[in-house]
Amino acid sequence: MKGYSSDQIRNVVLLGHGGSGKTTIVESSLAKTGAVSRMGRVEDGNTISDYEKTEIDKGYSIAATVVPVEYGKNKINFIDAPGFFDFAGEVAGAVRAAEAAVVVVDASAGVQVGTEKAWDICRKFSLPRLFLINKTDKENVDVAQVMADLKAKFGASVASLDDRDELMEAVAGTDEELLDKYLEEGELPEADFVRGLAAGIAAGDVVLVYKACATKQEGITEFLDAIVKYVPAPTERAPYPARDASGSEITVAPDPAGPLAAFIFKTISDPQSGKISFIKVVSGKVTKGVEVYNVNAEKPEKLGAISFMRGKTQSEAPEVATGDIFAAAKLQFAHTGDTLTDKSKTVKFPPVEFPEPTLITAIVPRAKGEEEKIGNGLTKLRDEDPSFEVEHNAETGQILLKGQGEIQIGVITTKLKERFKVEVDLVEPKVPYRETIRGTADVQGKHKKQTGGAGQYGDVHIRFSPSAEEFEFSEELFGGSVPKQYVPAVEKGLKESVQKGPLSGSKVVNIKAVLYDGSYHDVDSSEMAFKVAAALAFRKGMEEARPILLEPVQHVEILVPDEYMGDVMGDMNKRRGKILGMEPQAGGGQKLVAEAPLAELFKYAINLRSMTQARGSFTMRFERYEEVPANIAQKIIANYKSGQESD
Ligand SMILES: Nc1nc2c(ncn2[C@@H]2O[C@H](COP(=O)(O)OP(=O)(O)OP(=O)(O)O)[C@@H](O)[C@H]2O)c(=O)[nH]1
Ligand SMILES: [Mg+2]
Repeated sequence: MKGYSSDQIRNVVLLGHGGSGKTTIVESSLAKTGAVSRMGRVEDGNTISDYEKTEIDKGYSIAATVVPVEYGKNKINFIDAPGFFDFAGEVAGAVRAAEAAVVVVDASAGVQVGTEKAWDICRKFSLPRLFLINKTDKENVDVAQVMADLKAKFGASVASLDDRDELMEAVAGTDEELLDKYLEEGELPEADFVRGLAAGIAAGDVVLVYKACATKQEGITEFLDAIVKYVPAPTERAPYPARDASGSEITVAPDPAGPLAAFIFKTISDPQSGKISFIKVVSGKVTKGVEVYNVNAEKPEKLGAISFMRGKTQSEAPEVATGDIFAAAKLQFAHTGDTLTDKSKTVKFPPVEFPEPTLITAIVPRAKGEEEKIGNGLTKLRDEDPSFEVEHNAETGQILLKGQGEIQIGVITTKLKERFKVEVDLVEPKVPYRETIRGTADVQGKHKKQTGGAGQYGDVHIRFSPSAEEFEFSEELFGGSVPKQYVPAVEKGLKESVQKGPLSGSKVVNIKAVLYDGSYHDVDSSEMAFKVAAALAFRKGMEEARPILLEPVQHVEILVPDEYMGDVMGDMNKRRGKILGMEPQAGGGQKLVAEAPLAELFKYAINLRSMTQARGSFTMRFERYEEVPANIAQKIIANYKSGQESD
């Protein structure tokens, strides 16, 4: 692919509800411009954009894919983002590289949740946008109705070029001077209208609507023309917010003559060619073999193989202009979100804001001993998709996989199997319960075995009481009842014992032990014997000191549109949640602040989505441990005991 100058480039991200036709529109654009001789179909798994094996198998987009379409003297870099909400992380990266968005709407479905979400993202990033009503060929489609719905939902500034009067009014509304003229004369002079329209679109104040049938390649030329005409070139866009070397807020203007500044908005780990970083050049230019400075990693790095990629196909890029997007292979230190600059003039762009993972599941290898393989695979996959997290929970011994939803987690396990050859099962996460005592105990632990050969003898008296610290140990021994050399063994015995409480096998916390008496035997006493004696004392002490079960309680913040508020609150109560407050949100809806036990929240991501038609979202973080209510504790304890008996 030849190099294009900045003014010829357009970077456009395709957003919209899953299945609205984004990938097909890209394919249709490639066919219309002659880049492919035969148009692929998502159903046939042969589109340029959905080339990855999992995408082909599943029949929908999973990763954001860059597909340049050469059109006349222009190059439009489409970034085809997945519509499924589970892949919101891909959208977060993709929007950062674009100067505008096309929100694709399925004509037969009208405005969907994914349409609303796309709109919200455009607003958040102040992205100029166009609507494209696709699938106009489907039966019972009423394009005029969809148009009316778009207007009703997103405002009067949404208009098609055919509604010239309405559009003129919308354009006039974006500028005081234009408005005065319009009110005076009843219309705008053509030159003012054209200029006002372009300005209004660039500012995101006016949104043009186009229609197309991607499968039949209808409306595609008009659509591509609109992008060339109305999407700002990368050098015409607003400067990028960033920070300078001292951390002060600055902006970086897209300047072809300026020093290099670029950022990585997407990473793939290709099974064949390894890691590939997708990079947007904000300022300056990039040439093959040049050394850049990774500001995040604080490492210089050489850009060896650089290319323009169209789906999976690479073509050499001798030079990349300001505003263009290119791919660099095998960068050692690069991660999505990193800034690359000229070493002498560093700036740092804000990191990609990935959505927080909220669906928690535990992952186990099907074959024993493959935990490490899982770990390695997940680390590589996280390079591609930082919107999921992996946690090794020391207390439960589980590997936790935290993601955006079931579909994403399913994709991860599929990739683990296909790329890393490790088969896994997903299981319920275990709650990291803890145990503590409410009362005190004064007990003896005596370990005595004096039959047969070498005997064992250890005897300790220990007082147990609650403590503010996790674990406290001290001794108040008199006159050598327990020889000093055995005291560390007693402490060790207790420290091992607190790892596995008697109620649920969980860690025991906030307990104080005072060793104050005991006895020993000249021949039979040993460190081992005192360790065992301490363990016996611990068991007895726990029993007598009113042990209780603790569970983690999470602080939860839920964003909910008003119409689902009642359901979400009712559901929170069922989860033993406490509502702490409600805050009305600027864009509508409420933020519900609550606390609820972690045990009730592992699948909340799924439940909230179905309760709110995917319009609600939430975040949570650990708050504190709290006593498990008696009726529930009984069940957990009984469960643990029966599990132990069958062991
Ligand atoms: N009838 C008709 N079907 C279409 C049209 N465009 C796309 N489709 C079909 O709609 C389905 C979804 O199309 P995709 O291009 O995968 O949609 P998408 O928006 O990329 O979907 P995600 O990647 O999941 O977000 C496929 O079966 C397409 O063949 C169209 O103009 N008319
Ligand atoms: Mg797609």
